[in-house]
Amino acid sequence: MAYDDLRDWIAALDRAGELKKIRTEVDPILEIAEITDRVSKKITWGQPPSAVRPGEARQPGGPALLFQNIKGHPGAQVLINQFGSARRMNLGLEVDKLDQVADRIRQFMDVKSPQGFLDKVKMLPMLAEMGKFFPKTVSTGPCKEVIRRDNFSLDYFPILQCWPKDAGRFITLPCVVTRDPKTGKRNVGMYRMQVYDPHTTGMHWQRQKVGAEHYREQLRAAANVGVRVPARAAVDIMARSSGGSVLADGDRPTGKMEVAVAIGTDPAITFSAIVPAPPDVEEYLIAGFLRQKPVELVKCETVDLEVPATAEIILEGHVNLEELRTEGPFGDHTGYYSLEDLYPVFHLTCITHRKDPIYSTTIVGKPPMEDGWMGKAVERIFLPLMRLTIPEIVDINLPVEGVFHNLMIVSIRKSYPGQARKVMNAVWSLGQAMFTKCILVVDEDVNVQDIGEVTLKVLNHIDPERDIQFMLGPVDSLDHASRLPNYGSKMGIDATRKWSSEGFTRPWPDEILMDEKTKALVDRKWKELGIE
Ligand SMILES: Cc1cc2nc3c(=O)[nH]c(=O)nc-3n(C[C@H](O)[C@H](O)[C@H](O)COP(=O)(O)O)c2cc1C
Ligand SMILES: [Mn+2]
Repeated sequence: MAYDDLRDWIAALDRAGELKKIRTEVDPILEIAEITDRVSKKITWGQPPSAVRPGEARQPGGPALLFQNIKGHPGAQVLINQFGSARRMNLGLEVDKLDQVADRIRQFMDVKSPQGFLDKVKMLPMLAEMGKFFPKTVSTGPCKEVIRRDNFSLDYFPILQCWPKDAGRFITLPCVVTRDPKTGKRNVGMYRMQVYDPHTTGMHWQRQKVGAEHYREQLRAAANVGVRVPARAAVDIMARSSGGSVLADGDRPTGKMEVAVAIGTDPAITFSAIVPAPPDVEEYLIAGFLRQKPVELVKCETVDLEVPATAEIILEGHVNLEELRTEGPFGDHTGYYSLEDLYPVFHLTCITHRKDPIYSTTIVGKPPMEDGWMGKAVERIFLPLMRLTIPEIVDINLPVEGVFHNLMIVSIRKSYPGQARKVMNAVWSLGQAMFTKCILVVDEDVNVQDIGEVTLKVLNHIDPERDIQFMLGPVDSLDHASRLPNYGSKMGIDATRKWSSEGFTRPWPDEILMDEKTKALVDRKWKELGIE
């Protein structure tokens, strides 16, 4: 039973005892962030932070919070930390274990070509199920309850400032909808938006993301019809295409790119916007797959885009192709402020919203936080997809303190010399996994979910000079240590047992394990020993 909308989801959280309603007045500037930070880290109370890992169901996690008395915004409500525990992440995707989502993906990938009539008949339920994934456009929906074409302002919403040195207020959980001008396909990505004034925000799609590529496609098209674009933007184009020339700053093109933003959607849609799917797979389809019911879309008022019909708030507008503006700093999920940089600017042309809209948001900062649980869900769901191209992978772990792009631990079934290095290169070639700063490859007998075991075995097994591989390439925009923004080095550690065919001719010692007979003997006598 899919959630109809954010309100249906909030009601489900409430029924499950996962929601705390807060009537005390709170300030959207810093105060909500401080409260939420403490609640996110409630999972660490009484435990060292390193003992806490999203993905472990036994970790409870503090509740989702619905603030109902916001300073300066009478009547407004703010939802935060909706995904901030393993249980809520499962509840949001309507599963008991995230592996169930992975299993459903595997079923669809497992389809063999039908051998006869009976095989074809067996496929029918699956085909019928697939029909449910595709979004459908409806004539209107709750997001159109209030349409503000002239008298709109972002000041109307209780948008948070999260950290003291943030450049201002940021919309942190927006589903940003764009269209590929070439294929007409839509993309939904979660890219934060800094509020510059009541009608203008930043558009923080990092250059390797799909929204940024749609923007570059528009720039390319503009360049082809002789429109001039500034050098900085042109460099972005040049980075991805041959031909054309770098143009001088100060030339003003006329191009615009339409953008729509949905805030406060049902959990499947919100989650789909962060999923690192291949560029051509529309997130509305992913959301339909996750909720097993089509996403209903409505047309925007002022731009040619479709948005979820039941969203709480829709922002419509455009990005001017020539315009870049300083964005940030912003307290980010690395635990540090991401530095100022130039990004496109979003100009609003219309706001539509439900009556008494609920503003849905999140904060990021030092892990563990809400986004850690979302990241763990991505890790579990993507494992079967990674295995499609890297079949030797047994399991992966992206520890939350590794902030997704800094550390991936991979266990493999090793069958030939040099395979660990092949796996590193394969991971670095996979979509957003390209950013992984450090990849640790271990044999299949290592439980990658157990950091203690990983530390013991990895460090025992490596000869660092021999086993560490450096690689230059794209790095995450949030990396503050790389030699250049977005470009730097990455490291792979081959911590698998080395074979003689890899030039290792010394004997390899046995791991210490007690024999079964003695273990059984001690099991029997354990009580009698009176130790516990
Ligand atoms: C809370 C949250 C905030 C995020 N903010 C940004 C952001 O500001 N810029 C960005 O490029 N990616 C951001 N991401 C990551 C993207 O949403 C993610 O890479 C997604 O796959 C992008 O979609 P795309 O592949 O369609 O471009 C954020 C993720 C989360 C969970
Ligand atoms: Mn996408």
